[in-house]
Amino acid sequence: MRLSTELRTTEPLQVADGMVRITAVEAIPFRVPYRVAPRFASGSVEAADNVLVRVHTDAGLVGQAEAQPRPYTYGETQASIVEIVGGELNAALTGLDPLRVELIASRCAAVAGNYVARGAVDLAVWDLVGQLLRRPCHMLLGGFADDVAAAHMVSFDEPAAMADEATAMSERLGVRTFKVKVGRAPSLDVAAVRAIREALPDADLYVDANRGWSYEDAVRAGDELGELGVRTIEEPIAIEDRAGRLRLAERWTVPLAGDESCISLAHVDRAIDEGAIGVVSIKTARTGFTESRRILDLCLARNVLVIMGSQYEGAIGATATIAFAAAFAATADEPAEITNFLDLADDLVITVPAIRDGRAAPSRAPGLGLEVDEERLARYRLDR
Ligand code: MUC
Ligand code: MG
Repeated sequence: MRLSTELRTTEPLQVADGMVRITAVEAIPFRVPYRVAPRFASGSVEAADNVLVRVHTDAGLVGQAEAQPRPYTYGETQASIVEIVGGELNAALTGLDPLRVELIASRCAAVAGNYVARGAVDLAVWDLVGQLLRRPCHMLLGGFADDVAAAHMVSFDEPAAMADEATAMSERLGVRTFKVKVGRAPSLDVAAVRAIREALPDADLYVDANRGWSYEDAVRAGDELGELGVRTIEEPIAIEDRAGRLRLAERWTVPLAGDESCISLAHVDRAIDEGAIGVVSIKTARTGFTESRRILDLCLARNVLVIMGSQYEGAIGATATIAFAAAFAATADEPAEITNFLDLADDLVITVPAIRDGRAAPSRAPGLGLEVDEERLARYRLDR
């Protein structure tokens, strides 16, 4: 199967509606080492054991996206993603016209769960749509902004090292918004945020406990973090502890952000009804573009803020997040978590998103504008 390299052509492809068909959905497991291993309360990622999803067509164009297994959040593993993408989702999509994104989404929705696998397939289909129509994804989705502000996630480490990491990102790339990973002992979490606050007094800080605190620890840590000026507290305690989440929301003036409690449209609907969260983290890595757009609309209707979240994606995932974030007013206005591909020691793509003055622009090439380096893919893939 040939991969198109004609990314810069802007004329619509001369194909009649319905003339292009999906011929296969392929899942390629790969492993890229990390420079800085992501560590957080619910787990850690020793290497980027991700999956490259490729949606092939009989026009020779190939849509691409990346899936990141996070068993502690979704139950999906690299092996399960490879299995479901190459099996059920391949069978469901083969033969369909890739422009029929809603039909494709409804076929994918017939597979329950498997959010990350389905999210990546949706992104790869949108990449294909953009290539077929010769338009970048952010323009197809809404085209609101030319660039977006970046937020960087600071993983667990000693407080001084976390402050050094934030300072380096600020000095190198102009990033001024940081999501600090918390959910350890309250005194350590507070020390880490305080160290970053002292190093970067004007930085915009929020925290993510990945459900790591007990209710009592959340009270202890959250009260002090509020005084340090953090603007949201993401998933402080177990999401099953609905009463505890509500009590925390009533106690704090800082809003709770929903991430693990908001992994699909239905989850977001329930989480908003439950009344504890004031912010929703949208991750294209789990809800693609199609369902992420539905979540965004729901949040707009319910007057709930959104932030574009990250699963510590590689550059392919960050490219998709930037495209979505730039497409809509509500997402373009908030810093998006798009820098942590820089934690990787290498990547699959030739050009990674450029972060300058704390901002990143979506690719102007058709689709997601991804150029996978086949040599590096050959080096890192695990199936050959
Ligand atoms: C986050 O926001 O929780 C941690 C695990 C994962 O899948 O995403 C990260 C970041
Ligand atoms: Mg989170």
